[in-house]
Amino acid sequence: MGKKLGLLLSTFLLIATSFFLGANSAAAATYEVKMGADNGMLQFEPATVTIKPGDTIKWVNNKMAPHNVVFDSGNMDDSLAAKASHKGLFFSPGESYETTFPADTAPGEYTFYCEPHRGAGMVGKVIVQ
Ligand SMILES: [Cu+2]
Repeated sequence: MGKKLGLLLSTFLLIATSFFLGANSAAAATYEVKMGADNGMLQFEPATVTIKPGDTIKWVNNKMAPHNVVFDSGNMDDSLAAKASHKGLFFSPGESYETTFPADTAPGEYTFYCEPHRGAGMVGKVIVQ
């Protein structure tokens, strides 16, 4: 009897957990930004990403490495800018990192750039709604 109850309980927990995870991933989205355009241009692709607080951006090294991602702390909370930036250079295609913008991120436009290619116009913008 106790065993059956345990099984029932663990089944319920499994269902509850998968429901929670499903609901969670539906609410927060992940957006991918390529470092280096497919056509070989020194650009982020897309260069502008519109997100909501809680969403994640995944930067993926693509072409014309090395690249990195640096957020200006100008109009951005310093700790968020530091957390969102990846100053280390990516060399190999496919290398990536993710930044989740916390639920309390202030709406606004946050600019970022690639240090080696900023002068070439490798800049981007995250619009938090
Ligand atoms: Cu670059």
